[in-house]
Amino acid sequence: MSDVYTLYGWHLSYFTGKALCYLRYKQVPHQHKAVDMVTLGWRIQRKTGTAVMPVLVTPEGAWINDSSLIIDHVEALVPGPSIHPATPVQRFASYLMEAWGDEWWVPMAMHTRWTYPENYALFEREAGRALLPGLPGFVQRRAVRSVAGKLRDMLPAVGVRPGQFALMDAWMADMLDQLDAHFGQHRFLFGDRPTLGDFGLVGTFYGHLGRDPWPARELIAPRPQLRAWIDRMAEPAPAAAAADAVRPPALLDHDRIPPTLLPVFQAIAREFLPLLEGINRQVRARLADWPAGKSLPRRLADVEVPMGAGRFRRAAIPYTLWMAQRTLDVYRGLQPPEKAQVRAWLVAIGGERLLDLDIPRLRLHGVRVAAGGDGPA
Ligand SMILES: N[C@@H](CCC(=O)N[C@@H](CS)C(=O)NCC(=O)O)C(=O)O
Repeated sequence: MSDVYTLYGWHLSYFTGKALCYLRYKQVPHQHKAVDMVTLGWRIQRKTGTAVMPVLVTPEGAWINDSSLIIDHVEALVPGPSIHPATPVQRFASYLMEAWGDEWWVPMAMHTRWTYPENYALFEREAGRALLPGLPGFVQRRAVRSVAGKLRDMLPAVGVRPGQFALMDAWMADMLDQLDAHFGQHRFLFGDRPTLGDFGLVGTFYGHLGRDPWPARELIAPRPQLRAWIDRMAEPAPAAAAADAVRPPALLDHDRIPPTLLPVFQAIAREFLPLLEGINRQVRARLADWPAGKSLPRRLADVEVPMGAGRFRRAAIPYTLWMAQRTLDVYRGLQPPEKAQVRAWLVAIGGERLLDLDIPRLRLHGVRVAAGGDGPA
């Protein structure tokens, strides 16, 4: 047993980036280990039921998978500025942003990584060294080919289909401009310190858009304010972090959401909400004759939703609803006047239907979900 946390994962991994930025910001003593083949395929599989990263091993020896549960666990124990705003609208918006960052952006990150062959050299080098440290390069390269093959096989399901590239590219160009404009005005999403929403959003940018050579050069470098936010999230300055712990920098006063995020939240209401509704319809239909407690399939049939000026298709992933449930639980925990404030804000962004999303109670099993229960399995 160690007296510090261990985070298993790769810099290349979306959700490892999210957890890593969080642990650094909270100044949690931790070691980061680039997970090898045996740890991923055997130890993590045995401890969590699935071969996934990131996984956090606590000083007590618990193995926690899922970046959201990792953050919840540490946040409950470690002092320092909370990543949860104290006021209702910002708090709710921060969870919604986490869900959107985690789930909506996956196709964008996978598209910008796997569509442009120049990114492969970095993936091959880092994944090879991590998977089989010390073995000859040709053995490492063969192992990476097999992992890369599995990831490429997932592309069509998450919506990375050549017929949709132009739509995704146009959507990204617009959204990255919005984010660049926002970070020109604010250091983080809701003010001068990061919240859960920042950590959800940075997943896409840490390992993929901000680090893979093609998107880093073509999409992020031309947007310097966005670049600066990614760098602030990835490497919180120790001196600043220490000062923050003593006197946390402020979020916007009066529970305001920065106007620069209005187009972003409007897009979430217009696009992500129909995705949640479409997944929920399929999950409800599937649960009608599904054995109690059994995990749902990882993916169901396609859902078609608006994206920018077009329509986008991807497979319904029941797990995405677990992230929405997490957001809606924040609403359920509020007092009536606070609920009214959140509802009014949702009306203002065109997303009031989010509160009508009647999700069957879901529990997490590895990377899948099952109906029933209150918390994670
Ligand atoms: N919701 C999970 C997602 C974890 C996840 O999808 N991790 C990827 C790497 S970034 C992975 O290990 N994928 C393997 C798989 O999907 O089977 C989290 O937040 O940690």
